[in-house]
Amino acid sequence: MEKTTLVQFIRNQEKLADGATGNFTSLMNEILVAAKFVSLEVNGAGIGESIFGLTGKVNVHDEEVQKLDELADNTFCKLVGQSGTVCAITSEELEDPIIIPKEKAGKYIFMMDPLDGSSNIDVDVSIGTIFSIYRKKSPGDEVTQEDLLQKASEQVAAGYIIYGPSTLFIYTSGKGVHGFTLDPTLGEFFLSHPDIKIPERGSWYSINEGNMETWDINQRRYVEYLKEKDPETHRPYKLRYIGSLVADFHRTLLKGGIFMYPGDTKNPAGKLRFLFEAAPLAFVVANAGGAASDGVQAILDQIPTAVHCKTPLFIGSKKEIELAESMLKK
Ligand code: AHM
Ligand code: MG
Repeated sequence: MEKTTLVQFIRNQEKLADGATGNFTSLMNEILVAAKFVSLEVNGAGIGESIFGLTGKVNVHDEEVQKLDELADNTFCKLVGQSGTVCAITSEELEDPIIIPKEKAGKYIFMMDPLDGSSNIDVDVSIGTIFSIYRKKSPGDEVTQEDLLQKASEQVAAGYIIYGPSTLFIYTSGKGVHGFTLDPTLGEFFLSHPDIKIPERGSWYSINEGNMETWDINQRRYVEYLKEKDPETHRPYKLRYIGSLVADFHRTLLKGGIFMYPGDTKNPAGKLRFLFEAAPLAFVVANAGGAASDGVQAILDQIPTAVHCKTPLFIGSKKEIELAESMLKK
C-alpha cells in the first residue's frame, strides 16, 4: 500500500510546522469528512428523495437558494463548528457569522462558499466547495472585525473540493498546492496531484462574454485582443466558460490561461465574493506560481471592507495576469 491519504499527508506536513498543536490537522479532518458527505449527496442528487431544486429562500446576495446549497452549508457548519478548532464560521449563504461559544471555540476562523456554481446542479455540471482558514488575531475571547476582515495574504490555508466526474480535494497551507482524488469505494482521498504548478502562460481565456455590453472599453479591447490572430503570441486564445468558478479555476490551474469576472456598469465590483471565492483561490494560485488581481492590485494585498463584499477577479497564469493588468490600465 504505497498511496498517501489526505489525512497522512496533512499530518506529515503539520509535523514539520513550528509549534503545531494538531488543531489544524483536526480542522482539516472535519473539512474532508464534510466533503465526503456533500460529495455523496451531490452524486446521488435526483435518486430517491429529490434534493434537486430550490428551497424557495433567497440568500444575502439575492440569489435563490438551492436545496443542495443549504445541505452543503449545514454539513460544513455542523462538522467544522463542533470540531473545537474554530471560533467563527462565515459563509456565502449566511448573513451573519456563526460565533462558537468560548467553551467550544478554537483559534481558527473558517470561511466558505459551501456550494459554488450551484445554478449548474440541475444540468449535471461540476460544482464545488471553496474554503479558507485564518487564525484569530485579536486578543481575548471575542471575535472582532479584525478577525473576520483580515488581509488575504494572512490565510493559513485555503482550497476547494470539486464534485465532478471524480471528487477532488485541492488545498494549500502555504507549502505548495496538492490535490487528492476520492476513491468512492474506500471513501478515502488519495494524493493524485502533488505540488501543482500553473503554467506561466496559457492561451485559454474564461469569461462570461454575454456581459460584454456592460464592460468598460479597456476590458472590451483586451478580450478583442485575445481573439485576434497572431501565431507568435499564440492568439487567438481559446474560450472556455463553464459558469462554475471552481471548475473554471481548476482547468485554469492545470492548463494555464486566465479566468476573469470583471466589474461592469451594473455591478462595478463584479459578482464574486472577496472572502469566499477570490481570496482563497488567490492563495491557491499564488502557491502554484500564478497570480490573482482585481485588475489593478493583487488580491492577496487587499483587506476586505465587509464579510460579503465583492471584487472583480482576474486569476491564472502569472504572465496572463500581467498582460491583463497592463491592458486594463490603458
Ligand atoms: P454561486 O457561488 O452563487 O454559485 O455564484 C458564483 C458563480 C461562479 O461559480 C461563476 O464563476 C459565476 O457565478 C458565474 O456567473 P455568471 O452566470 O454571471 O457568468
Ligand atoms: Mg460561488
